[in-house]
Amino acid sequence: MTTLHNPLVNGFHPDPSVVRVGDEWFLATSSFEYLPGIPIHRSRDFETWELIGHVATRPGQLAVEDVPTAGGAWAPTIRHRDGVFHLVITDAMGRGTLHFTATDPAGLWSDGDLILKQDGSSPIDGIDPDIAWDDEGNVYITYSGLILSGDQLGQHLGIQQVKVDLDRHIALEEPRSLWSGTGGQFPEAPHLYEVGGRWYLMIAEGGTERGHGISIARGDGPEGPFETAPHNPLVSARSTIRPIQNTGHGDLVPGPDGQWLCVLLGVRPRSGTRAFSALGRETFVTPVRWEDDGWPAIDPVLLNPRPGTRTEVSFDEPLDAEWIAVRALPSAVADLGSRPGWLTLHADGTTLDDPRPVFVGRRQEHLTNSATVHVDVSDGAGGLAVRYDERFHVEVEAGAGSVTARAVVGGLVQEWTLPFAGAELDLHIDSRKPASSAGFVTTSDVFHLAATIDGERVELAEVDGRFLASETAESFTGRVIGVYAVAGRIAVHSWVAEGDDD
Ligand code: 6LW
Repeated sequence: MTTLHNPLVNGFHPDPSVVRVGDEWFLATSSFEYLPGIPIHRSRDFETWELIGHVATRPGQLAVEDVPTAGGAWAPTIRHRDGVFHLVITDAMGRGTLHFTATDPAGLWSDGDLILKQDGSSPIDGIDPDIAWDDEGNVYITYSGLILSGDQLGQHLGIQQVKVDLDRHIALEEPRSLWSGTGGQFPEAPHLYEVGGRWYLMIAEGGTERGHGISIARGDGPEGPFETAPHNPLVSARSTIRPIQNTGHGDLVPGPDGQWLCVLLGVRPRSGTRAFSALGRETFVTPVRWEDDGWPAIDPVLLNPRPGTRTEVSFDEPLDAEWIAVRALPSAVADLGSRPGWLTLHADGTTLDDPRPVFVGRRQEHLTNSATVHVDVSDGAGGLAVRYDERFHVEVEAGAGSVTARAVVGGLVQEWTLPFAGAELDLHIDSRKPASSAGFVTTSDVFHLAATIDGERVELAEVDGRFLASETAESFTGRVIGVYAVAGRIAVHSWVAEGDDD
């Protein structure tokens, strides 16, 4: 019997799509303004998942260099046909809707081809593209008709669909509107499935926040017409006390031992009213049953976290695939060659307040977490940060004669500074559970910002964690813990991060 861990993939991995090939499963998720982009995880039992690579590993595959916060790689669909992996996605406010292919899902993937409108004038509109083939080999792109540019910016045309020529990457017709849910806002995340001779159109509706849910309809062909299921939404946490909220944006797949499964996004909010989701939207999984009436039923998502983890990195070998940077590849902001055994970051005049900081990090994967780095700031200034985006971050920074804890929340900045004339020290940022009074807690967590100088740990500041959460920062991403440089260059000798979800 398969153990379904939830989260299935910890840390911000929203908008999951999954495909089964033989006895392996491949999962793709959104990555927004971070690079490398569009992570691909693989499992052979649906329990253990390994990050095997990314779709976007080269400049030009996405155009995230200048996308606004939360723009970029939104909502992939991954499928497999005749030995080729296909992935369609919207590079939102970047290149547009793209089609990538690979024979090895670990990469390399293709450069990405825009899917053009029938007149070839521009990419098809919308987000959340799905790709499906019918028995005659027609290729359907079904998508959410949110307009992201031009004079119709922000309009939503509901669920749309076009047949495309996948060799020429061009639509063969004008878009047609399909069933668009039961009236919830933002019908999106469409996926088409042919099961038992029927075509099912599954979507998300209600918006990716607390009203999120999954609905389904079915018809005799991929173009519909579609009849709505009698029991929509199939799954939603809205108005419940469930520990996993915002559940929606799902994809169905035959799991091990014939059990169908639904991967979907969700959040793990904390505080007295469970208001703040520090890690952003993560990937979860839940069983699916096909009922006698031919409709699927999806179980509520049950929390089942894995044990905590500890990650130790010494920089004497290439960075693993978990390292990401903002609107740039990690290799563009950090190198292992300048000083063997150290990761060196070269400041370029930017700070964490800028859209392309000299920052490289890893997703925060646990609700309770500690991170420590050993740095040499003798040639510059920089430190350790938890970043939500350029407007919401906390950090411990050293160099230029001081060590400073800093909280940046919207336009508000607070600093706590001590003199430090040394070269090397340890920097710490811990996310700890808040103290409770009479059993009631009022926030998600508390950051403890500290430094260890000559063997003595000095607590610099405590900062309420609520401000770095999905609901407050309103970024589609999640917390990323990383190192950064703001002057000269800094070198990082070690990284230790550990945490759990108790
Ligand atoms: C994704 C869409 C959504 O494309 O947000 O709110 C976008 N729902 O399904 C980014 O996650």
